[in-house]
This record gives sequence, C-alpha cells and structure tokens, in this order.
Amino acid sequence: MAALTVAPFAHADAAGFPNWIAGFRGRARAAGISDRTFDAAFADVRYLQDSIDRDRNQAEFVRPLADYLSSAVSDTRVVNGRDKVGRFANVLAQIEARFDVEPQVVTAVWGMESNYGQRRGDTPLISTLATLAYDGRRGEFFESQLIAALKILQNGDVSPRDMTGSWAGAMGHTQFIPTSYEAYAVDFTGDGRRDIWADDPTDALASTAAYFRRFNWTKGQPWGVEVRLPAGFDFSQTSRSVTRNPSDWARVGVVGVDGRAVPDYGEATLSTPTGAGGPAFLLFRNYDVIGRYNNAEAYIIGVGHLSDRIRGLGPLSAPFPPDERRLLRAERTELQQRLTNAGFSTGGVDGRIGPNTRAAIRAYQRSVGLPPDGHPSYMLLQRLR
Ligand SMILES: [Ca+2]
Repeated sequence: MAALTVAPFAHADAAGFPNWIAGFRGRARAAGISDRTFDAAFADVRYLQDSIDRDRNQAEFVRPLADYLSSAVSDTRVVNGRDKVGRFANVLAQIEARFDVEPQVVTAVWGMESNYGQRRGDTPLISTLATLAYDGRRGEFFESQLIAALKILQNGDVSPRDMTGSWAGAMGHTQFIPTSYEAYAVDFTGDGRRDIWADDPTDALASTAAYFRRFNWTKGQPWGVEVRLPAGFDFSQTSRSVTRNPSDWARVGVVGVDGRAVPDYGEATLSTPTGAGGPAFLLFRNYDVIGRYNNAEAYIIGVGHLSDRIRGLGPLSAPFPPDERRLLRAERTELQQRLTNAGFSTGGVDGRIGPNTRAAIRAYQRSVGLPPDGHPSYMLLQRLR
C-alpha cells in the first residue's frame, strides 16, 4: 500500500465548496463525465461536515483480537449466516458454479461488511465523496472515488438518489468502494444493471465472488486451519517467509487441534496472531485473497472464521492471552526505538511492524529466554522500558 500522504487541510469550512464543484466539473468532463450526468449527480449535493469529522477522528484499531472476534463472529451472526445460506441457497449455488467461491465464504463477507445487508449505509454518496475530495486531507483518493461514482451513474446502474453508502464511500451489501465496483461488480440478475444497493443481494454477492475469483480464490482450500504446536516449538518458524505443506508441518509436530495432520490443501505459513500464548493457524493462499478485500489481519481472520462457523465448524480451540491489546502507533515506534537502543536494530523507526522489526523482536526474545514469536506485545514493550 502506498504511504498515506498527510497534506495540510486545503479547506477549513464549507465556504469554498461551490467553487470547488465548479472547478471539479472540468476535471470530471476530462474523465468522460457528461454535463447531463454531472448535473443530475450534483443537483442535491450537500457539504457533509460529519464525513470530515469522521475522517479526521478515526480511532487507531487496537482492540484485542479476542474482543473483535467475539462481536464480528458472534453466535447471532453465525446463526443468521446459516439462515442466509439456506434462504439464498439457489442463487449462492449459481454464484458458486460461475465463480468457484463457496456460499459460506461469500456469506461471511456479507455478514462482516453489512451484517447481511442491515447496514448498507444511507449517506448520499456523491455528497460525501465530494466533501472529502474538497476537504483535501485524502483529496486525491476521494476525487478518484468520486469520478468512479459518476461513471457508475452515467452507466445507469443506479440513480443519484439511490446511490448511498458509508461516509467513506463504501456501497451496498458488501461495501464496494466505487473504483472496486468499476473493476469487479457484475450484473448477475440479468437486468442490465449492477445493483448492489437493492434489497435483493444477488448482484452484490456475485460481485464479491467475482472479486475473489479475480484474485484466484482456490475453492476447497481453507483460509487457515487452527493448529496445535509441540512443546518446545521453535517460534522462529512463525514467519511469512517459512512455507511448507501441511504434511511437512506435521513432521515438525504442527498438527490440527484434533491431533491429526492437516490435509495438504496447499503451501501454508504458520501464524500466532497474538503471540506464543494464543491460537496458532496454518494460513493458506486464500488468506491473502481475503486480504485483497481488506488487509487487516483481524478482518481476514474474522471473515475466514465466520465462514467456517457458518459451515458448521466450532469455535476456536485455544484461548487468547488475557492482555493482548495491540500497540498504538506511538507505542510501536517506541518499541522499535527501545529495541534499536538495546542493540537489536529494527532497520528504521517508522511504527510499522515488518520483517525487520519482527526479526529484532525475535533476537531480543531469544536473548532474554522468551519464546521468539516476534510478536509486538504490550508486555514486551513494558519489559523493554
Ligand atoms: Ca442486476
């Protein structure tokens, strides 16, 4: 992902919004948007201060994974997901036949993104995208989304009035942003419109499957499988660069929670998302496909685990460690600085936990006799203080 450019806020209030729209018209025209489309789209446009407030006040995501999963994959959501798989069995089977993505996986994305259509977002899309493009903090990104949204309107997929979404521009049952919609949305009902906003989720579910297909989802392969580690396990193997087939993992004692070798679904890496004290997973290529939708580790595990629960598997077996909240960016930077000062170079101090920082954490952990899981925990930071 490109680094987030934090530009000075171009505009402090709504005063310049009409002028900005007038200037933007020329750029939209250059991108192929007709005046007719533009006028219809901007007829009722409003400056939405609320969108700017939300964009500027997004909390850092430090919620413990266990907490997150208990709401993202709640028993209610599991039951509702099974109900949806039954209710939409026909259309999900047709989608699976065309895109080779399992009904439970598509349904899990639907559950995570909008609670099965209950939270599709009712913010007028052109208004929020125009406001955020005008605001300028992430102006370039939102202007490209706005252009894509205008193309969708010009194509006749939806009317300006029905084009709603989240404040940040995610639309419909499975929360596509306009550029993703442009690239991946499909008309599965055959009425000529890619309608991801309607109460009928068919086009939205098929569009999600099309997205997964595009990134080479492997049908029949899990996203991940929870595993058990042998006593005295060498945690340096929990690295994205250590890849083995499950039968080879079994040879070093990494087996399913039932004690049997995990079937050879494909190459897998081993991950302990909350460190040595929490659940461990073998992760397959499909894990990265879910990551193309949203690359947050918690989100990927949430979608994957929800899909497993919907198809009848049980809850995770291993408990999460009690004190595993994620580090704030400032704490991650501090951790890197303290590791570096202690002689374990992180190859830079940027608040990002990449392979170099993980290697430095492992080296430090070895030096003090801790399991080298490379996990940037709060306990580790406290120990370094
Ligand atoms: Ca349609």
